[in-house]
Amino acid sequence: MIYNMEIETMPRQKMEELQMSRLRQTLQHVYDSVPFHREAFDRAGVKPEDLRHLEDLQRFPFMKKTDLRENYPFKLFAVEQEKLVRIHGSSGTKGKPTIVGYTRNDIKNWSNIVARGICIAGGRPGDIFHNAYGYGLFTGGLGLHYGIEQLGAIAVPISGGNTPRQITLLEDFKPRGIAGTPSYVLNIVEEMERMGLDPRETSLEYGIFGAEPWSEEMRLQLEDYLNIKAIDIYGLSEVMGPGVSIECYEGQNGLHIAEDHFLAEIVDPKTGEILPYGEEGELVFTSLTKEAFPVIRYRTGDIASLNPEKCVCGRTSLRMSRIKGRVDDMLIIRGVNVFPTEIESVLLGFQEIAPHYQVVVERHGSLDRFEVHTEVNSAFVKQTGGLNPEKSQSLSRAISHELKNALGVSVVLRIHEPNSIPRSEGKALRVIDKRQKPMPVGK
Ligand code: DLL
Repeated sequence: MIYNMEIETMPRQKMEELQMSRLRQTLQHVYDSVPFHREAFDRAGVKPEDLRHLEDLQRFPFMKKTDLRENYPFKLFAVEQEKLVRIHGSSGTKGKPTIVGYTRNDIKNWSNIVARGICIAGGRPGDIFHNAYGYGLFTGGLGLHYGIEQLGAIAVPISGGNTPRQITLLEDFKPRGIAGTPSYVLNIVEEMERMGLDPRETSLEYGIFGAEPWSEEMRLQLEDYLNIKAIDIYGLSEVMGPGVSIECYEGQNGLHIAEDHFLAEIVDPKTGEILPYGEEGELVFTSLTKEAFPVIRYRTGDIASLNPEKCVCGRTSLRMSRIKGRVDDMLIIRGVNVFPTEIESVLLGFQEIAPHYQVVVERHGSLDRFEVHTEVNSAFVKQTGGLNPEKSQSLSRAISHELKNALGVSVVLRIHEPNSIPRSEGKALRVIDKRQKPMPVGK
């Protein structure tokens, strides 16, 4: 059954019993089949049978992205090659991609999780679904695709790019649902406006957006531009791909974790200590059903908090907050921690500004210099004739003032002409770090 309300409304104790039995199997499975895990458990002085309660998981060692790189490509796989049916990966920005594998059963579970997720987001069988996530090694395209088919909806596997053709198909096929990165879907919206089409007039009713951090303000803009409900979907290839958690259509307030397949923890990114519900920290996931590429306490690098309260939609599953950003994308500006999403929230509060921005970090002598680049909204230019130098200065002052209030530190702001910031066809590049970094040794 796809829309399994029994699982989603399960009393906590029953869910924990289910998680416990699956976790035990997973720990045994990795201990028996992956030398990396066996050695890590041995080093930490723990054995699978030491897990008597869910809390005992804390005694087991973490896994990090570097462990995937060091075991590239297949050394963390827990099944023989004959059992694999698919390989995916994350291109990342540095060096080799991180590679993950799936058995037939893993793909079946993933498809069911995504199908259920699309239902939670307001989709239903029979929907035409425009899938603008990239198809390929990236999990977005194929991950959504199998879920759409499993739901009994109709997949339009358009992938990212070739925006005019996307618009033709949106007009002709009349889909109810769309998926893509928020930044790419904004790109589609812009192109429609350029073509003289009204994005509010499409057949779309809901959009499933994720794969990059985006703010509540960005949600409101996407909902307004397209006259849809914009739903946040989260996932990462190491843990599975899209669908690890998703918001519900009714609440849009935190992402429901597929807890029958993934166990979530929040830890202090510096000390690794477990943090209580409600506190912000690094998300850590343990897979409960994966065969080919199980992960044990995988440090995602993503910052969020967990909320155990029952949702307005009736589901009891643990919800995670929207991702504030990645630990690696956090900027430290004169000692203050800043995430690009916080900058986005401020910029989108100004109707004169388009929802496109980049933060450029450079080193001047021993000091880091941070510049926020954004651009004037072309619709605003059309309506008002644009900004004269005087208006431009006062706008710049107002935004800088708001940025300083929100971030607690001042940054250099540059407002450019419309269409100056590069557009993305997948994940947007928000931070350009021009500081020289020492090359890792031996890589
Ligand atoms: O981005 C999987 C995915 C595809 C998720 C389509 C949602 C939709 P990776 O390429 O491995 O996998 O990148 C994972 O992207 O650790 C987060 O930093 C970021 N990310 C994913 N979803 C969200 C989201 C896919 N909803 C990395 N909000 C993760 C913020 C997200 N960041």
